[in-house]
Amino acid sequence: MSGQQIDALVVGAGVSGLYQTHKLREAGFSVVTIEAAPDVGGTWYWNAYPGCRVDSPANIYQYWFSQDLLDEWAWTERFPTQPEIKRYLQHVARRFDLYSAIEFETRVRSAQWDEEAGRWQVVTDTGSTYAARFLVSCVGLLSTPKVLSFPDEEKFQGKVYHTARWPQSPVDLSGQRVGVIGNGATGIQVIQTLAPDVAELTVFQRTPQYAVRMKNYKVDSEMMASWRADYPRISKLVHTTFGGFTWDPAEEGVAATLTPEQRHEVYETCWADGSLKMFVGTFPETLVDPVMNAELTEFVRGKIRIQIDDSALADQLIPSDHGYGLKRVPLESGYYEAFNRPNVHLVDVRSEPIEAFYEQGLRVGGREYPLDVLIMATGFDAGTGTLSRMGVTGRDGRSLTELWQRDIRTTLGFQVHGFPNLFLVGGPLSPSAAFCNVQTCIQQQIDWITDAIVNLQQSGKRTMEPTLEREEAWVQHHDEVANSTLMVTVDSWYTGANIEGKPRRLLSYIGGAHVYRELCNDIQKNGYPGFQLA
Ligand code: NA7
Repeated sequence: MSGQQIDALVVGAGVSGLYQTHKLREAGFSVVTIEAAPDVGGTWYWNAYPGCRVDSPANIYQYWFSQDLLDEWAWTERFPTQPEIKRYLQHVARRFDLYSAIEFETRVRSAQWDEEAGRWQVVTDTGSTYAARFLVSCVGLLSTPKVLSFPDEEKFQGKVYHTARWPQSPVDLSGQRVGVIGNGATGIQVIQTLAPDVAELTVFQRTPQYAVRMKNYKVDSEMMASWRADYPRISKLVHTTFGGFTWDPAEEGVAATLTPEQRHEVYETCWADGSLKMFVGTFPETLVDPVMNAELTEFVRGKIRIQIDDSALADQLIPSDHGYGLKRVPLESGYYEAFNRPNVHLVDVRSEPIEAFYEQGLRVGGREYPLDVLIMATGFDAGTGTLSRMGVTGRDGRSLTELWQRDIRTTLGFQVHGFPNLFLVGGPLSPSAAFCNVQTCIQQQIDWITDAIVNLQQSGKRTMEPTLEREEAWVQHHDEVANSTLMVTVDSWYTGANIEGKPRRLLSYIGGAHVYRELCNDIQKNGYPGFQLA
């Protein structure tokens, strides 16, 4: 079998796929990018649900490779909506002529390493085939939706939507009886947005969430001018911080030198910022020390409680089974207050799980909840979900799906032993997505991958692959850092616990994006020790 001979096949035309395509083309490689959607955007294409917006500020949720790009672009809000980010990505794709590289509405069916040819043989569902020297996965950490199924779904006369497969044309829900399952970052945005518009909103909650009040504002031309002027400084700064933002938490040990009142002042300042600074910007000890975590948790509980009129309802909406910050903290804009409305109802599906659909709605604990529309905001098979479904077969016929079913492992998130010339952007065990501003971390990874490919080309070698020992060392280091945190004690997509049967491991590296970057730079400077170049 052999397909069109190309240098690189990139999978995905979202935030990372676009930049990876641009970088490889700029380096002189022939590139084909395969994208399942009919347009660019990835996450920002599919998640067209009501209320979807980013929770990193726009002045850092952007590309860092072109000042011109920002000079030509104007953000309208500190935390822009999904349509605005999609427009930005479309603009990037036009501006750098990336559309010409992309095969839309196409999915990779299989990718097989051909040892003799030293190429990936890739087959898509449209029948196109490629023989690519390099296979670069830009499929996104959160791209395969977790869809629930309940008995008798076929009987339900209403509509069912998953937020990550929301129709591209607007869905009019005004006057409807809407149910929402899921109150993670996505569900929170849906619930707060729909509450004032729909007739009845029933929220089926399994686990309550801590969320931080988002401080959003309009960005005027003056602010945009200052962001443009600050671009050179910020583009460097984000690569030096723990989370790829413009700020860092206090240094380790500082918390212990402060009084509780002084620490509260820090919490108040971070809370007032209305951003993820309240997540990873206070003290590092809050994520590792149960006492410090309990202090911060109490602070946040107090902030939430005052937003909810009914104290019994507040008890249901405020988590009591896990500490603050141990799952991804969503930002909210009126989420808790939505439950003060008479048309919003909370149903506890922890004590009595959802049983089945019936013609007019959902049945829970023997009670019927009539619905016109059910929205699943039930998350993703994160990190490994999409690549595991792509039929990737490496050296000696080894299956990536089977490997990751046993044990989720990579070398710095970039590569997997046994899969030469397969590169992952935002792959498992790298900081991206969970513990880093995605834009910062994926660009750092793409720069590293592109340099590695150029290096291979220049040195006259054909393949690059991590050794088993190097991979083992990375996994061990990753686990050591992960297991020192309280995050591994909590069930969430961070640990893979949201997907039945998935091996448990913290999916993203939590040693710091700046630390990771230094490690990557050292590997590059020292000629890729631990990687076999053949
Ligand atoms: P999340 O954060 O994984 O949230 C999924 C939600 O769906 C969460 O509230 C789950 O409750 C709920 N869920 C999942 N399965 C069930 C079942 N079987 N019954 C009831 N409720 C269920 O996904 P999001 O899309 O909100 O966010 C993912 C990331 O995207 C986010 O962290 C940002 O980085 C962007 P549970 O907590 O499991 O009890």
